[in-house]
Amino acid sequence: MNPLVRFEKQGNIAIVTIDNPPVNALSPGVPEGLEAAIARANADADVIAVVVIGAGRTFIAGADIKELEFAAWGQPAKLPALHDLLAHIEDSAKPVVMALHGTTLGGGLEVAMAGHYRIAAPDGVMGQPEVNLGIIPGAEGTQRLPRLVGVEKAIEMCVSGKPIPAKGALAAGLIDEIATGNLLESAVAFASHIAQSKTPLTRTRDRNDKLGTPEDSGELFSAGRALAGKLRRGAIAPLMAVAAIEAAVNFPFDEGCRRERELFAQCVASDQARALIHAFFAERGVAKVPGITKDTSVHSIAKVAIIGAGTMGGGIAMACANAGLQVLLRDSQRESLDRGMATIRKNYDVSVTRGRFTAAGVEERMQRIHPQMDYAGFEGADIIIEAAFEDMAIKKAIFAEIDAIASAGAILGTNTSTLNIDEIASVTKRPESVVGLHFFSPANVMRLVEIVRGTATANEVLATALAFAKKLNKVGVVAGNCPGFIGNRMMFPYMYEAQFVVEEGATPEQVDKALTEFGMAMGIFAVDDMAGIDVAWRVRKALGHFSEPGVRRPLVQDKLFEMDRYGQKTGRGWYTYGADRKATADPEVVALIRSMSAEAAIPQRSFTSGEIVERTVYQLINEGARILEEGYALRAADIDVIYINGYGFPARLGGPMMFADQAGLAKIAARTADFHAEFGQRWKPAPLLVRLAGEGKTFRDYDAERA
Ligand code: T1G
Repeated sequence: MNPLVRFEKQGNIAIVTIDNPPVNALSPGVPEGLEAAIARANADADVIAVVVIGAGRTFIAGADIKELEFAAWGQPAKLPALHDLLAHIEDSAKPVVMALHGTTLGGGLEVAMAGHYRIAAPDGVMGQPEVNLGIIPGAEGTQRLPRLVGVEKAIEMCVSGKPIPAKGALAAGLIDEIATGNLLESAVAFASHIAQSKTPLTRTRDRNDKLGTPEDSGELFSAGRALAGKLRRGAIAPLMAVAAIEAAVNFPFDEGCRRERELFAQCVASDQARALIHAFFAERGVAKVPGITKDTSVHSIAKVAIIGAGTMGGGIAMACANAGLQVLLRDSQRESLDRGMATIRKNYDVSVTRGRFTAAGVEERMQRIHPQMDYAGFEGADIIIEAAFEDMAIKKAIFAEIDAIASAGAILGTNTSTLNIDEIASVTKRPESVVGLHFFSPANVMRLVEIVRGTATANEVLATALAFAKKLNKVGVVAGNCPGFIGNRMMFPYMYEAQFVVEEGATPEQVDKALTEFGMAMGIFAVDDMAGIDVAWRVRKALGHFSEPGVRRPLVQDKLFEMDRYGQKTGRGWYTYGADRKATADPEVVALIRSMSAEAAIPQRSFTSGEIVERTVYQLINEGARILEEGYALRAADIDVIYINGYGFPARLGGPMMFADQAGLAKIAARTADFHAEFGQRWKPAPLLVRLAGEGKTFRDYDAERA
């Protein structure tokens, strides 16, 4: 008996249960077990129909991504060859009803589509998320899906990778029924009815009525390619998915499947698949933290108190309210509090117009946020998050106050983006309860929270902070307590280098264009304008950047600060901004850069995009290597998760460290050494980078050796 797939009978219906926790992935043994079960049902004269269902939390969530990872890295992999299994299911003389709950994804949906019927639990979702991994459906999904839902919907699902809910699946024709009560009972009743009414069985592969002709579908394919460019700029897989669906329309089923297999093989062998599969496991690996085990106690969090109703405090309040938590939002200034609440209301109203929340849902959320000017009720908070000005004296004063009020078990978090957690904690009598919770703006949207572990931070506090991030539907990554932690510490040299490049002859617009073409969500000058040139100025002072004699100091940023060009908030920074907040290049800024560079006698030259990327992104990598070696990041993969989720680094490149691995550490180390020779100290190659490059290894190897 195959332990992964059970065969039972309920009357004359065979129940085939896939039981491969946690998500019933199609690991070796599952396809074999399914095929055997279908054969057994067909051989059993008592059986009139088959129901296939998943045990535990879900139907099948797809192929085993571990095996895909082996394949992507060219190692021996046991990828399921599903063609025969799916044909076998479709050819079954007895009706096969797929009973779907949880997440029916990827290969799971492909198996489901080979059944004669599909019935789903009301809260089930189904999709082809393969593009998230840099691949396309590889088990005939691009051929069966358009036959069930039509070409347009199939393209939308395969290009976006977004699952659809049961209701949408029913409307689209992907499923036949939504279960009203117990899913298994409904499926058994459905299967009995089909078998007894002797309804003729149709194989999905033969259902050509929704496919249309190549002539009518031409526009849909162009629209699909445009959608791919819009949703996933620079990604190969979505375009391949469109091509595979095109083959479904242009060729007979078997030929379409052959084409899909070819395109799938190309995707699996791509740098993008390696990068995205890395990102998938990296995100799930961040929770593995020394000192935290399954037995570490995690405090439950229901009530959050936040200090500071500015951009960060307001965004954090929204993130908490969205997760169903009660929020006390304090600001000592009436005006700031009112403005903060008005901003929250405005942001929620926009979500309603965009269809993200209903008006009633927004009211519920607003009800959860209680604005106040005092500390009333703070003693009942499970976690208190300080989101005040980035100023050590202010933060210390606040921590001394909350230390006096907070309950014994409360967690004291600070949203500092750069400052020393130990110093903040030192003013309390409970440094073990203090932890950094560095959210990213807008905090209700951005997924990253850097969780900064101070010297004294207790393991339970860290574990609770990780659980809290998860509750907010965010990814929490643990960072050590160094100035700027992981993300910002890397960003400074990257940002300053971009400014040096501009002083040497490029323009902010040209640098930003090179970076966005590389794949960054925003260029660094646009980021500086968004975060605030005044904020960057304050951080520079606080961290004592450029205080060492002899280091090159960017010329223009202080000048912009003096000119009150703070960025988006003042409508002028490196760029100018109209009412639509769109950045426009400002000739005045370019002239300022040229004149300051001339005054400093900086030789002028032209730059290619490639050089701009090397000068800037290699600074990220070099600093990342230092942080890793110094132990402030637990893994290179953690750095990648931070950059993808908090800094707009393209997931298809896998994060800066994975990008470096794939570009070749020898190349990066050599270029860094060239820059060191040319520009001096700030380009000193990180010892770890030099060592790994010399040994022909990667950051990924480094992580694996230390796992
Ligand atoms: N394979 C292997 N492991 C998987 C897995 C999978 N498909 N899905 C999840 N896991 C592990 C995950 O690493 C974690 O492990 C644990 O399960 C819980 O996951 C042929 C080629 C299903 C919605 O892309 O979207 O089919 O860290 O923490 O938030 O055409 O996981 O505990 O050790 O994410 O409840 C297509 C990916 C594959 C689905 C559950 N399928 N998974 O979310 O828990 S390609 C996917 C998810 C394919 C075919 C092609 C989510 C989830 P650990 P979790 P969750």
